[in-house]
Amino acid sequence: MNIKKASWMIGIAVTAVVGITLMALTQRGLAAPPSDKGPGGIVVKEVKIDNFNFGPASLKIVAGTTVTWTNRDDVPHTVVSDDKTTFKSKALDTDEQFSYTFTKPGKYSYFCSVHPKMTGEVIVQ
Ligand SMILES: [Cu+2]
Repeated sequence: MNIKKASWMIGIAVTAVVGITLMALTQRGLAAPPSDKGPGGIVVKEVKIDNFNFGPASLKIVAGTTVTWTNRDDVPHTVVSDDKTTFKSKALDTDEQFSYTFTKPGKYSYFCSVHPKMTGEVIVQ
């Protein structure tokens, strides 16, 4: 075998190894999609408070899901259920979070007590 042929074969081999590695990495990525499970396998859904809005304003979850609100604004907001008792956060500063685990099915409307026009809902199935 001459040197030219050998280097050509090495090139093919390297290409194959790189290709197989990429495929394996890709498949691993597909097999494990971005999970919304938090520590302990608890399902966590995020609501972002941004520009005086809850996003998503309407969130559908299954019972047992923990919802975490994160304040992305530079003004304080709160997360308060309409009945003011089911859940009620303190004033959240920038990047502060509030979490609540919804255990019973139903529709939970909430608002920001600082800016009552800010409203959202969580629908628990
Ligand atoms: Cu607010």
